[in-house]
Amino acid sequence: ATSLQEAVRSKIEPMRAQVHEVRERFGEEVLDACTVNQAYGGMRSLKAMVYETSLLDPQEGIRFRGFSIPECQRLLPRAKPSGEQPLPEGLLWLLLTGEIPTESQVESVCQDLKRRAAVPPEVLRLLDELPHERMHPMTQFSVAVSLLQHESKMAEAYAQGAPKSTFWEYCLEDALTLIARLPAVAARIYRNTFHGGKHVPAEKIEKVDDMGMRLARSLGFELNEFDELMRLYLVLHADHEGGNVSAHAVRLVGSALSDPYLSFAAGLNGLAGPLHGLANQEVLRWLLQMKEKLGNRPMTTENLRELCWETLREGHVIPGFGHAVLRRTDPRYTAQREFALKHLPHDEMFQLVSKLYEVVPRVLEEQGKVKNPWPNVDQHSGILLRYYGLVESNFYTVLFGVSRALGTLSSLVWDRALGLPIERPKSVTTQWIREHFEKR
Ligand code: FCX
Repeated sequence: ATSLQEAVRSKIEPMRAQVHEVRERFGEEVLDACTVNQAYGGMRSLKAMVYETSLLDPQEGIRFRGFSIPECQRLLPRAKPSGEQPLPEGLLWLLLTGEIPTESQVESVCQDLKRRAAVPPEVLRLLDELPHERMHPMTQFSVAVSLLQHESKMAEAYAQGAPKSTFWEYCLEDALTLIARLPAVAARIYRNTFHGGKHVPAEKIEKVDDMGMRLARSLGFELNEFDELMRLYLVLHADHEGGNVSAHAVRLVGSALSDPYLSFAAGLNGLAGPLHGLANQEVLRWLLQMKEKLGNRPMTTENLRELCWETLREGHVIPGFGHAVLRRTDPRYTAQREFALKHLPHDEMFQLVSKLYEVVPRVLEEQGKVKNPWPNVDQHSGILLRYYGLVESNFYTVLFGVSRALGTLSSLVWDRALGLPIERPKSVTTQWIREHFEKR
């Protein structure tokens, strides 16, 4: 199949049959048990949902449909003629279908997204009216996605009584339109907030064939290297299994049959939290502060250690380190480090990040609280963006959000294809717990 829609369609019946069989055979098996501590502790590690598009191994990091990040970098098609990073459109195909696409399949996704990329002018006008200086870019982003909702095919189909078995088609249609429009939305917010509303002329974007480059050029960047960075960035941040705040929010809200726009806006609001997506903006601030505090002192282990302890003593976390599930260095960190080694090995901020890799894990281990002292994806992304001139760190989470659409919306399509019901776990009170266990 060369069309993404047909490729997804061809997978649905076999997958429904697989799920049916698994449920017939293992439906009553216990997947996990929940302790009282887990119920109070953010349900950490509790296996209580199924999410098909990616799986996180605590030691190895994320796999998209079974493929690790280095494998995706090797196997997914790249931009012609000389791109080195995978095209996000190829990852989208992989996430939706479970298969590595051919060049021509990726080309068809690129063309499809390109056709859908223009944002309705009334939405652009409304975005232009927002109080940009006072409103965080993530708030603007969430508003923008909600503003696009009135075009939802899924909401329309539901209102017209479409049968449940067809919801996935409308969900996919919305997902593709929304993903296609996100680069223009993100760029509108960026240029409104940081460049006085001076936008890149449409003629410069019209001919651009892929999403990464469209994002880069719409933001106002011209270097091929930055196009490549955007492609890498969009691939790396796309999905991180189902339980993280943004993915779970999309799934949860979607389970009420809210359409993909409403569901994704919910995910963005979660991504905007400082312990989740906003960490990437915090990281760059923290790194710049480190540099300032260092002043003329050299970047030695001792000096950096002292500053890390200062952060901890002030009661703050060291942003960009630690993870709720991962227990090793994040492979998304490593992929960005490789990019930096190739393109900006002498950058001062990169050198600081490299040096912190030697220092922070030891400090966190000495502190003795964290379960994972190793760096995560957010530790690295800011310095790459800054190197190419994207210095406005409170915009960074918007880029994360553009990428996160690829994974969470692909998963949402499958939620509807598999007919997953509305989510409704049971909660209990402290009083209930006490009485329940005292009775035993
Ligand atoms: N610096 C200082 N203390 C840290 C820490 C860090 N980087 N990471 C964890 N800790 C602390 C926790 O705050 C907690 O302390 P407490 O018991 O006093 O509340 C203790 O160590 C145990 O936490 P742990 O179980 O290891 O981690 P959690 O699953 O609770 O939290 C996050 C995971 C990611 C939220 C945590 O490591 C953190 O705050 N990191 C810094 C922020 C960050 O980088 N977030 C981005 C994560 C990710 F990549 C993403 O989702 O985008």
